[in-house]
Amino acid sequence: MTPRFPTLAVLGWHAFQQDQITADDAALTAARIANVHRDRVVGLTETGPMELTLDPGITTAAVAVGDWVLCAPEQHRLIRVLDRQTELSRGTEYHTGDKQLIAANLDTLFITTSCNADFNPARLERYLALAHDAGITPVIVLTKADQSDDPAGFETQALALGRDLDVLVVNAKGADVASHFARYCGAGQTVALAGTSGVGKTTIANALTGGNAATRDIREDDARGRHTTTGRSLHQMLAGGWLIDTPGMRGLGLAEVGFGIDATFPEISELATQCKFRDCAHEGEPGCMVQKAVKAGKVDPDRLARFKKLTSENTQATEAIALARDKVRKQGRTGKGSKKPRIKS
Ligand SMILES: Nc1nc2c(ncn2[C@@H]2O[C@H](COP(=O)(O)OP(=O)(O)OP(=O)(O)O)[C@@H](O)[C@H]2O)c(=O)[nH]1
Ligand SMILES: [Mg+2]
Repeated sequence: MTPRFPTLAVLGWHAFQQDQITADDAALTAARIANVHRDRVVGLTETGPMELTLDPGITTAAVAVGDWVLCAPEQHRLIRVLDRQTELSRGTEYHTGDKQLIAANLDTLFITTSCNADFNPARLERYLALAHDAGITPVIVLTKADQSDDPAGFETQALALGRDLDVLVVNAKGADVASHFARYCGAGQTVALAGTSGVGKTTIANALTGGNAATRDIREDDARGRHTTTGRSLHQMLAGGWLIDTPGMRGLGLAEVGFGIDATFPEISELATQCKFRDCAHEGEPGCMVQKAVKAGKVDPDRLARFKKLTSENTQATEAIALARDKVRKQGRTGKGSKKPRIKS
């Protein structure tokens, strides 16, 4: 019996992708990237999964799980990465101007942490800034509610990290866990789970997909995970949409996400536009509306401190990236240095 594979529509192909196809692409096949390896990628096509190789010199770092690509089916070769509707990436090597792609074409990012020592507002705000900047809906997921004396306290703290923020408090091992996530997971939707190791990302992924990917208990002494999941991968959910599980992330550098930082701290960024000085550092300058609100108890001083820290890190990293890109451009013009080939996207 021939197995049935999902159609492009079921794989999440929208008008956004269709609009990028021209008559010249007639001989090519569309595929959604499910895995990215060092030297090849796996794409899901209407006739099943296909291993795809890239042209020599082209790096798979330019392809993300969730991407839509066009490939030459006979040669199993990736030809073109289509423009992304959304792109989640993090700053890593600022001196080269490179960013690491995390996932592509996401609608929702489940920023996952637990009702225990893993809960860290500053880290959650980093994820929120990335998601907001990318135009991806962030949802904070608090797992291990069943092991906490005060899940409601964690929920209150999470809700304070944004306006109209969705927060789910769950026992990821509970029988009803999928029902908490249902409204984000229907046909045509793509979601990803991100967070540190051991918070329960794969446990949730298994509940949503019906899969049985490996999960492992955390270390008892410090509640840290053991980095069980080692690669990103795309899976179909029982509710019809697609899910990307990711390995636990340690650092999350921010660069070029000024918009996302402002969106993460709306109560501060909105007031900042009313300060007397355009470059107000909110340190005590005359006419600072932000400090005024802190004094009136309307803005949390801890949030302000974290906003300043992220803004300063982002500004420095953004400048470093701009310099690095400029250098690469100039080297390219004079033919000096090694040019890193990139897939056209
Ligand atoms: N009691 C309880 N245990 C949970 C919950 N969520 C996850 N766990 C357990 O926590 C451990 C880690 O879960 P994983 O799903 O492997 O965590 P992960 O986030 O995928 O970790 P990495 O793959 O290392 O990034 C496992 O032993 C799970 O059974 C929860 O809500 N309640
Ligand atoms: Mg995992």
